[in-house]
Amino acid sequence: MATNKKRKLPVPGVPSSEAPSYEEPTTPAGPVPPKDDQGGPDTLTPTGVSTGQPPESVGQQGEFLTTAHGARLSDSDHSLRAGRRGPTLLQDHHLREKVSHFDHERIPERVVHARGAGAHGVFEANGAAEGICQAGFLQSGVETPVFVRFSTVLGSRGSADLARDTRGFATRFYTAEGNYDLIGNNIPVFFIQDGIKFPDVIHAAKPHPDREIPQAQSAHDTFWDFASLHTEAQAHTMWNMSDRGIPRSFRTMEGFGVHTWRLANADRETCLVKFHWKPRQGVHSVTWEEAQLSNGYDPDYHRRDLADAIEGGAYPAWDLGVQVMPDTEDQTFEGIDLLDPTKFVPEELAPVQLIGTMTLNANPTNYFAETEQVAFNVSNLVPGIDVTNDPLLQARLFSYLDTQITRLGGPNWNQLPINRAHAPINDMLRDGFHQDAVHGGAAPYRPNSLDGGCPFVAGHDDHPFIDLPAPVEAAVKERAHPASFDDHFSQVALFYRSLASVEQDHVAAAYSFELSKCYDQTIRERQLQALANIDADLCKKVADGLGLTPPAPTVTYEDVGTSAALTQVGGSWPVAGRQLGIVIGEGVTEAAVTTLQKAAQAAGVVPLVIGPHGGKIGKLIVNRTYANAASIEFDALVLVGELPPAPDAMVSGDTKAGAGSSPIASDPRVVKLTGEAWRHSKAIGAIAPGESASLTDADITGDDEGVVVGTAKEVAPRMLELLAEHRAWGRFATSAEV
Ligand code: HDE
Repeated sequence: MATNKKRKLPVPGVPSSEAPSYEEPTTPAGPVPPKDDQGGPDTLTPTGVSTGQPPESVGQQGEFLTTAHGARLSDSDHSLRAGRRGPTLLQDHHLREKVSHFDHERIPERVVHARGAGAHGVFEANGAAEGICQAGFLQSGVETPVFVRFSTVLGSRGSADLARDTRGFATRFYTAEGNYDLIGNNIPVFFIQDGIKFPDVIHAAKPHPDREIPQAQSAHDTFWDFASLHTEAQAHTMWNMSDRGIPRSFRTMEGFGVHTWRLANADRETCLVKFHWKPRQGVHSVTWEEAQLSNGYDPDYHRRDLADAIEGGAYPAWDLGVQVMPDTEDQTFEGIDLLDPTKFVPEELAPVQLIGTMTLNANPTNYFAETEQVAFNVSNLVPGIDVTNDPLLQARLFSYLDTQITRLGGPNWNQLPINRAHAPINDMLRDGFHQDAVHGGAAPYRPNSLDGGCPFVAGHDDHPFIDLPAPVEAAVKERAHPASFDDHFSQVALFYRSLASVEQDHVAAAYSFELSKCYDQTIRERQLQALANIDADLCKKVADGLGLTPPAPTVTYEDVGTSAALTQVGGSWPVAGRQLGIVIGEGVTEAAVTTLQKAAQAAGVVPLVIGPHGGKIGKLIVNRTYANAASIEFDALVLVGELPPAPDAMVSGDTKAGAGSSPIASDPRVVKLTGEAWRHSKAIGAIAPGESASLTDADITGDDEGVVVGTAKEVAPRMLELLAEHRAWGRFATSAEV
């Protein structure tokens, strides 16, 4: 019998559903079940029929170690050798099977969006789209299982999460009418207008081909060489340089379908829409310094955050919305060409109407089987949702199916458990590598009579997918774009001018940073010219940072105003799933910490106690130590009582802490932690009868914005209020009023 006992989770992140025994277990027992937060793909046959098995039954079975064909093994630690000191025998089938399979454990990573994290969830439609779209999953009250994969674009699979980059936001709806994949980004505009340029922009943004550096970054010559020459990339690039390029969490990102899609209702009346995901958690970002710190201290920052939030029960949720535009022949709305994916429709011109809500409520059980093998496909459409002639979208319709054949080793990737549809499959695709289905019948062709004519084509009342009829203008076959695609700047200026002053400063700092990392002066100057065409103030700030003279604009265009929906500053948001650091010392008053912990937990916030050493202090379990805590882990910080240097602190020379020359009463690492929380405009609390020495050591006073000093009962509720505002915005040093 297993000696393990059910584990009680202190904070999210423990590796197994059962606590390990100290000695290696020797009594045979079956596999441990998945953790409570973990789910898996529904157990369906390759042709979409439920097997009725629980999800955990898809993995390993039985108590004993076996070969891949089921023979039990008595030894897996020693190879079969001709004598204890002799050579290994070719006969050792177990060695060969074990090592050979290991040799082939990796598949090619995605050519873009290689780094990602996934989760299972459910989408519930509210019925608001019933009048415009016949898709079954959008009818009132219908619940549809989903799998979502968030990603960065540029980095390799092992790269750090907080690269300044676009985030992918790909959602698969397992609908009763087949899989529908909405594969979007956290930015509503794209780099390029035509899919034929995709290899160019990606080659420019990926590491240089000679040294293969820099990894997961756009701050290098080839990227800015391309973006400054191909100025249609300026729109997307501007969003990247804004705080949107460094989200606080996948949970705090908007999602956009980017292209315009065509919807049809049951009467075949059509409209054009843009899809939006609105996070109920609000839209939040980190600062650039936090991003860089996180990439060192916790490169898995976003991946961990998503998994921990789900494990902790703080299920992230997004409302799905549509901007609805008439399906006119010119496919233009308020002067915006809806087929140009470098343009978006400001919400003031077409409000986002909410049509349902998605909640992510289970982590994958196995990263490779689910998150790595999920294969999204833009062509996965359902009745009522069709494409438009956006030339970027048209190329994607080819690319996604094509790439999976290499990435997943053949044409049957749709049969992998995470890719199986929840609708019956009766295609006439046959054979191929890794064929999982045992197809019956003699006639995989149409028309046939040998298989009784099956499969039949669906009639109008049988919910077939409809290629919606659309007029095609009399035109010349040519490689060219419409004149409306020539405006590369007006909406970029709109975006920049819609940001709060503090956000504009971040944009200017981001451009200065990125361009200063280029070696080639010509490239800097060329990009400055693009900025001059967008906004003179922005151009001047960046030019100052680079020590260059701002050029005059070379283009004129109509000012298209601003959009209030674009700033992240302001508002108050749910705090569940955020992390509160509680810093304690040896002589801590336990009751104060308990008060803070209880208040945090009641709000779904994870309280993490940071102590001078691991283990326990009194009855309090220490989750982090002064030595291993990093400020980026905590959305807010409370210092409890006096925090003198721990025995392992090197007060004068602690390189991690970087303590100054003036004598301080507190542990230098705590001072550094607090100072960083201050620099990043996070809420800081101090439980102290009077002045807190640790605050003083970090040059902070109780009167400063976003700082609360008092008893635990006073500090706890204020911390939660401040956390809901995300930042003490006024603490950012800005070039103008926020
Ligand atoms: Fe993708 N893109 N893309 N893309 N894309 C891929 O497909 C491609 C584009 C997006 O989590 C690849 O399965 C081309 C726009 C996401 O698995 C590949 C073009 C948008 C993901 C591919 C585009 C996206 C991908 C790589 C220009 C936002 C990750 C692996 C025509 C609307 C999906 C794969 C996941 C992945 C090609 C443009 C979003 C190579 C050729 C625009 C979120 O097929």
